[in-house]
Amino acid sequence: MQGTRRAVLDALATGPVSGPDLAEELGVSRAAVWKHVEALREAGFEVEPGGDGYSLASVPDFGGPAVEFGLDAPYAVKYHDTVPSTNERARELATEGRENVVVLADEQTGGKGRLDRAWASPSGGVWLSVLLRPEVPPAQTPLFTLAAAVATVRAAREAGVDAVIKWPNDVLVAGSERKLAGVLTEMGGEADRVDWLVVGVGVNANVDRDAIPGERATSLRAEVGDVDRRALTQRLLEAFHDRQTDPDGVLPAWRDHAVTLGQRVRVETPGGEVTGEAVDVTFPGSLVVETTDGRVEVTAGDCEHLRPAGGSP
Ligand code: BT5
Repeated sequence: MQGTRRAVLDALATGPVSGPDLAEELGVSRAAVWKHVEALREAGFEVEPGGDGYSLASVPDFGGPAVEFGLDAPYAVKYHDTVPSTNERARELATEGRENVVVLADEQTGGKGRLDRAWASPSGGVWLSVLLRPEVPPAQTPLFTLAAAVATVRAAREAGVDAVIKWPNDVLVAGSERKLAGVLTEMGGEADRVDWLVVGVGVNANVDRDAIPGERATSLRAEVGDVDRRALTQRLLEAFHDRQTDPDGVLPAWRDHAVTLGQRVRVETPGGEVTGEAVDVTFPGSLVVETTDGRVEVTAGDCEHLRPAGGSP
């Protein structure tokens, strides 16, 4: 946001303030102040007149100006109305040497899931990617996926949905297999060192159920009605940042929110299918499955919940 416009907005936020006072304070003409107020209104900010002058009555829910003004994120923010994929955009920023940036979009036209699957990302969702350069070996990056899932659950719960995590990257509505959000982590680097890490989170926020594919997909709108995406994004980023700076806290937090532990699962791994009871998750994010041939640690794969361990077939 341009400097004077930002100053006008800040003054209105702490207002009321009169047009002439504001013009004098900022060293611009009254006409210029008025132009900025009009532009802010067009961007969705409600500016109300009163006896003592103008004040800010409300901030738009989402969008570039709202995010820039109202999102107090622990990362630099790059907002796009529409973008092919926030993960791709974050990767481009990585090649430009950036870090600690979050790319946000209202809509993605080429959203990606894992294993080259597509992720439907209509306007109204929360599609974001955090670009980091953590000093960890590549084998530890699954911890960031788990941290993002924990953060998403926290944010979804504050928005009123009883959310849980299904290993490794799905956020579901408790007591159902309905998927609310997913995480896609990508990285670049060498065998012993991560150069960049992009943690992408997609939350079906204010989107219609029929705009997202699959019988199991759901959205916050479908579960609890529309939410304040700015607040949700802020909460998610804060919770992720907390976990990112406290790696030892990730696994305990994940266990607290996980629905996979204690379930009979079938995991499709690159090395074949593993079936048994999911008994734990261990550093840096492997699922421990008790099979008839003993314990197996699975580092990656698609997990299906069969039925609760010990439950009737
Ligand atoms: C995921 O993949 O769950 C990871 C999704 C990550 C998306 C974010 S959005 C911001 C960032 N930028 C990107 O380009 N991506 C990340 P996976 O577990 O593979 O699930 C994909 C499968 O879920 C698809 O094959 C569909 O069956 C289904 N699906 C597609 N879109 C969906 C949606 N919006 N909600 C629920 N399920 C969906």
